[in-house]
Amino acid sequence: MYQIMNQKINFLKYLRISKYEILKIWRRGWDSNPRTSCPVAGFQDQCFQPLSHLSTKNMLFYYNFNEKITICLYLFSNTSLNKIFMIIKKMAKTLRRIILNLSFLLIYSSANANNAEFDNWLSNFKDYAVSNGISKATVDDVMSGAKFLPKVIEYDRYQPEFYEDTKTYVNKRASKDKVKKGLKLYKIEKKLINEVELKFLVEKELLLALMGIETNFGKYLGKMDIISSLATLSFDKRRSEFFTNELIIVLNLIDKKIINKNILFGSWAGAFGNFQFMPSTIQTYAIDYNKNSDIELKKIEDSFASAANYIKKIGWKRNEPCFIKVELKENIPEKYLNSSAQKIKNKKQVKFFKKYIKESKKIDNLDNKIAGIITPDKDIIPGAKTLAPAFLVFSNYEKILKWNRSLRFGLAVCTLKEKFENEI
Ligand SMILES: [Ca+2]
Repeated sequence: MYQIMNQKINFLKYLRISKYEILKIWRRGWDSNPRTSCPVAGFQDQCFQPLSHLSTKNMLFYYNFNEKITICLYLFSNTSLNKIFMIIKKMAKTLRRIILNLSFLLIYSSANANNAEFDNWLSNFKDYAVSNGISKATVDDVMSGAKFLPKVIEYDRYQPEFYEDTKTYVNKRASKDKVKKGLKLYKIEKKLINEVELKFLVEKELLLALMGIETNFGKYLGKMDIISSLATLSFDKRRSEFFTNELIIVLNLIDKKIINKNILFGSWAGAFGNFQFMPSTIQTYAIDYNKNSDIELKKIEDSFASAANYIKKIGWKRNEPCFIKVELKENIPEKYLNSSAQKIKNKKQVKFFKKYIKESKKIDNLDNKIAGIITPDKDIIPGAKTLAPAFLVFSNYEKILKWNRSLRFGLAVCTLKEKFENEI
């Protein structure tokens, strides 16, 4: 690892960028916090936020190595953010390529060693699963096909470019094309979707939006073997505890014949079906809606009812607001600006915030609602304006964050929901 660090430092010297300095080798302290849907949505918030207690304003770049270590590259100077942004734009592509090559080498060289270790781990895991009450027959049957998948480790380590701004992110995910596809699905499944809406008291537009953003209406369900993915991440040390638990849950669901092992293909991190449920979510919230004794989350009936049940149980309230875009005045104290999805802090009644909001008459009808203010691009997008874009977010928005801890994911879901409301 140190060799690679030196290579990276030399690379920076080669670029003659004297103002950069490796400041921290940062041990990751957020491993227990799953980021299950990163490749689909919300990568930026979820992956970046854990470091936000550092001053991200000066952070140029960070990179995760295998072993719970992140290198953060900071900029120390009075260089303006605009200038940093320009430098990043110039450097980003090259840096990314170098990093990916280095990661590949690291993974490749350790793959053989990993295979032997993995077999050893697998044998121990089987005993552990049986000791957790899963039948030996199920454990042997399901785990006999489990493989170490280097690709999963690669995905887990990969950090995407973190400066896609909110506008770009939301526009991509709540596009006209998404609306068109969602309407087409609604037309075909109208009877079922209306029925689920009435039964669970969750707006059909919200369910369509969640499905559209999670898997583009079932188009991107993922093709990874979930058992092997979970086994790889359980074997891997970085978030072993979380994924071991998920693997035990999935074995339990198979053992009890609640889900069928033959359909377990999904995302690299083990998320499954039209709404990308993790095993623990399946266990707690999924429903066999058509009562055929099998929970089928790739099929429309069970997946829609399960998603409605999930979002309802975590507290979504029908016909309550999600977010509203606002323009902030310069006088707003910094403490009211949230840019982390972990927790929306300093919430107040909307009427309290009005002194900080331009054209606040427009939100008179929301006076007594409790809201927080988010500025998702602040601290994350180099060169971003501190106060824009800004949004008042309400209780329902926080329920979407429980589904997926990402400020932008929440905005995208509610934006798409609104678009459906204008069409249905
Ligand atoms: Ca079923």
